[in-house]
Amino acid sequence: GPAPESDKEARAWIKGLGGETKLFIGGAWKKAKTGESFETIAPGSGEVLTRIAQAGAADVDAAVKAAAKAQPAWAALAGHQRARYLYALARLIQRHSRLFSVVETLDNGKPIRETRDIDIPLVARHFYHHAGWAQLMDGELADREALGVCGQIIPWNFPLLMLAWKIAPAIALGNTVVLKPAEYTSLTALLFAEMCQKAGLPEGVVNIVTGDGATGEEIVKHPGIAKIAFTGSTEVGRRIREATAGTGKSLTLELGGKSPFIVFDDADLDAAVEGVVDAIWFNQGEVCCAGSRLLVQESVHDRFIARLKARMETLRVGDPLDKVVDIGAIVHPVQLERIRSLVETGVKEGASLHQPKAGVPAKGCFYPPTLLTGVHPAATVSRVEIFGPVVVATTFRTPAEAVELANNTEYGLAASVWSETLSLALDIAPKLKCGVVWVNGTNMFDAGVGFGGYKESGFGREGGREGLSAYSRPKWLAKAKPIAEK
Ligand code: TXE
Repeated sequence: GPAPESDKEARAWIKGLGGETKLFIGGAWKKAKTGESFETIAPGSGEVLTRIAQAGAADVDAAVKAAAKAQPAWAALAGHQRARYLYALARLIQRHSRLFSVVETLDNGKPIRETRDIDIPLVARHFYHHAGWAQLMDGELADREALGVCGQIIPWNFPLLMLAWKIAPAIALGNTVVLKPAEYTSLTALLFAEMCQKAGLPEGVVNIVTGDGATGEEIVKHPGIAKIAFTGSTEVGRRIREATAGTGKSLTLELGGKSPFIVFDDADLDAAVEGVVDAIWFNQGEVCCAGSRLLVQESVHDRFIARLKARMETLRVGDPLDKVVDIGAIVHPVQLERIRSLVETGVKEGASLHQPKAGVPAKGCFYPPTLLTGVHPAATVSRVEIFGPVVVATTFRTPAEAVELANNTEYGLAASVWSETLSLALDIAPKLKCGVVWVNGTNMFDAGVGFGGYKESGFGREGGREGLSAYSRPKWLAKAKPIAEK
């Protein structure tokens, strides 16, 4: 196959960070006042890439103050002026897409093919799309106002893409932000901050503070913040909901999922097998809307599972920088252990385990594509989000039973329905309690539509017109009648 992607430029950039990263506050690079930092690793090899600054309360306070200082002037710009900055950011990301891709792949472990063809293009698209909304604030959306300073906390599975989902709509509509990347994957957020400087973005509009959950808590409780946007685990989401109750802060949460992937007996089975590959082995299954519960109609179950097992043998697991790799590294040893222990529980509770013969590289954080069959709907692995390359399969007999099983979860982010009978798919889709239903497809995203969930998957939508409500509020400006008319 082709040689692994060169990481020379990315490594030079990482080296240029000087062994320990800084915080991006008020348009300048600052050392964390805590003096503390932690290692970030490349999960594909286990090597330490650099140390990440741990921001504390004083750092978060400085970032919020910088954002608050910048916000009135930023909101007062004409929408088309703000749009220019978003267009500039989109173009800079495209121009540096190779650097962004390799840094992301090193830091997160996802295959370079996916980073380059999916993550980074979606990031650019998100900035282009939201530049359009910024311009509409000059007229069409003139009755909406920005919220103020937004605190944004993001996960490690799509580091730069989650940053784009948070920052693009916020700044388009006149907010300023304090964003914290996840502790495992802070690097592309810092590279993005460099692009903000290159784009000449007014200082303080975007502030990046790195750190762990403790830094996140400082953001959540800071009184200068008008809105918290969080993507991450359901448990932390719950805690943030409690912490913001009664503070007047707005909140949107995008949390976990256990999305059903439903295969009817009349589905194009080969296409559906490819669908499963995309649903659960894209991004190592570290996807909030991953199709992690496979529901197959009884009459085709054995045939379908046999084809799926054959396809699993051809999946290539290994060096994320290798262009032919399908499944890269799990983000961190902690996450790898979580996956291992959940699969063990699944087997203990009666599931049959299937993994391809090829195995995985001995060095680095790898986990093979995994299929658990004969899984009871009440089993732990049927209920808990594994967030790894593990799909659990079960059967159903009737469409009604499929709907019941699909909805038998505390989550409600996405669902995928496979059938060649359109009337059946269209009958099922509205009955599924989740934010998006894909028909004969999966994992499709677009900046033009709102993404988000039901129930414990959170609330609020990101993208599309719905996403506007997350970062602006309507204002009714009522004028009294002139006295002369009375
Ligand atoms: O998530 P956390 P973790 C799920 C997935 C995964 C599990 C654990 O099932 O296995 O969560 O992952 C910040 N106040 N998802 O532990 O802790 C943290 O620093 C404020 C699903 O990595 O939720 C990071 O920036 N912030 C998911 C972010 O929250 C806090 C994506 C997410 O980390 C905080 C990620 C606190 N008290 C994990 N504690 C999805 N749905 O996409 C942590 N953070």
